[in-house]
Amino acid sequence: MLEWGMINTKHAKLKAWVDEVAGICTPDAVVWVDGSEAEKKRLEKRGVARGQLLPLDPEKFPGCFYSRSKPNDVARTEHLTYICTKDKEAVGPTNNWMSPEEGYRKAREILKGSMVGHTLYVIPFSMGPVGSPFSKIGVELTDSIYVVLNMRIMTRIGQPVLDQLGTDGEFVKCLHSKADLDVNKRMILHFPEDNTIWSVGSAYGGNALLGKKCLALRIASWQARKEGWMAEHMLILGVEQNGRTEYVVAAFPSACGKTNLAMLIPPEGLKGKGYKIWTVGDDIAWLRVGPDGRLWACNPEAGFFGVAVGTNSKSNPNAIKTVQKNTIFTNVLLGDDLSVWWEDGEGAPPSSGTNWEGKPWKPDFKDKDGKPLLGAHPNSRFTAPAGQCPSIASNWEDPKGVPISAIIFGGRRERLAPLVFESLDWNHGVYVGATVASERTAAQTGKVGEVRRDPMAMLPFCGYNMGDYFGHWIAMGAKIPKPPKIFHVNWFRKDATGKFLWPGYGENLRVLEWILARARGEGKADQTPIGWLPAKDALDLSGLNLPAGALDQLLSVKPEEWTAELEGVKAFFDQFGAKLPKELAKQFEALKERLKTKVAA
Ligand code: OXD
Ligand code: MN
Repeated sequence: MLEWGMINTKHAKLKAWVDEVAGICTPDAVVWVDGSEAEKKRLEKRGVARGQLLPLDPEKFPGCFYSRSKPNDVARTEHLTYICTKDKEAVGPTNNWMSPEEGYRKAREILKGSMVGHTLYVIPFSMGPVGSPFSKIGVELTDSIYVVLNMRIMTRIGQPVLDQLGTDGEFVKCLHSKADLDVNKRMILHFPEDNTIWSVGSAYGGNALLGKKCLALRIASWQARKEGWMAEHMLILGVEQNGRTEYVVAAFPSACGKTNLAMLIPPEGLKGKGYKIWTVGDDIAWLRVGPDGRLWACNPEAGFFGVAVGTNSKSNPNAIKTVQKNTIFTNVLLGDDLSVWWEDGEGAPPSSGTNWEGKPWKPDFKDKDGKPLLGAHPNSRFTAPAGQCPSIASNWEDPKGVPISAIIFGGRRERLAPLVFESLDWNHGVYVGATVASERTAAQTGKVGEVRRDPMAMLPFCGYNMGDYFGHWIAMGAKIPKPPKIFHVNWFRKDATGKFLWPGYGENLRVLEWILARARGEGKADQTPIGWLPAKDALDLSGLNLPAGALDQLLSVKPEEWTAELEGVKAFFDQFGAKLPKELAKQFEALKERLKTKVAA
């Protein structure tokens, strides 16, 4: 059956598993992916021949390809995502549960014969630099060339991974089949007790690139709790000034600007201070306690799977430079001149093209409601190698990771949350993370704009009971001799007329500057019931020209609004019953008391 690619492994269990899956899915051929350049070329050629990929203008976009998905397969489908464990309580109230027997049985029905006429690719991959103490190995079996080429960018793949795996190393068994891309037969199943992921019926990145959300967050979070580390939905960035680089991690819900923040360019107004920002990761951080007693972070990914719409030279100049070559664009507008474009993007649109749905498109075309016909889907994506980013940190692949000075949580809130605040201590910081709420974006199906609670931005990604997850955070605090401080930011606060109060993007460095000063034990702050806020003159706003009163609004804490928010928090916490750590219940009561005093005063 072997077509091309060498099985250079003596891992008997791996080979047996590949045979077993081939027996279920009955592909025409099995190809072991070695990660070579020659293989990449062969795959691209195949993808093009089958109409799954289109090469872009080789002069303007060397090595870039266009891909379009089915219109019903453009975002993660949380309602079709399950954690399959023996005990239902293990997944908690915020995950969908299925028994492993039912999960395997239902998916097997769909998988049976699903690869007839197709090739099954075997992708050995490492999340994290091959051989790093942070890293975990997976093997993804897939019938999608798009998945192989994306995994090639997003992870380290091929022979070096098989070598690292040896004859009996542990790996996560990841099985993906597009099947017939029928939404009614779509299931993203995680079996943490078996170190296994089965995904059927979708080719969308978050559902199909199994190293990303499925392994590096859902399965890894389960492993991390067992093994005493943390797998988080966080960017990692370094701030360099005067020869010193300090690192922060930040968790925001999907499509809230993690990629933009990770690649920030210092603003004009702070130019004189000589800052440089270094990108280590834009989506996922694995964190471990280092020998020096600090928390260290590693980016398990090797590429960026970023939201295209809204990415431009103002919002993220580094991303624009990153995607000029060797990038796969999904569901953006394809110009007739083999260019790509998206709304709120870069430069003028092409005079004509084909939109993400495959419809003919011109800049003045309207949809059936008379609105401009979208060129790109709001969750259209680019997949680009991290090493191409101009701000990539020279140590981004350091096997020991980078030391973390601050943890930042954030959400998209028009009201309530101030621009930034610092928690009172670790446990209060865990409470702050556990109560993050945000307005829904296009990265998940559902009603855009609706506020939902998204603790630590992990609601869709925590592979076990979130009550236990909060407990794990509390327990980790006790295990980190020199813990980072924990902060909360909100770039999205609006004034009474609905205008954003904070300019965001590069200007966010002004907030990072204060955060890092506080982490060092410097920086002026005022205590409020919700935590420490920058003192009036503590943020460097030189050259910013904020409208009069904007800073006051950005830093205002209204106890009555926070008291009202407690109701939602209580309802959210109540779902976890006895699983809610008593430390969080205590934090809730303490905040309620602090707010009461303030309201009374
Ligand atoms: C992502 C997401 O794609 O969070 O990173 O949805
Ligand atoms: Mn994400």
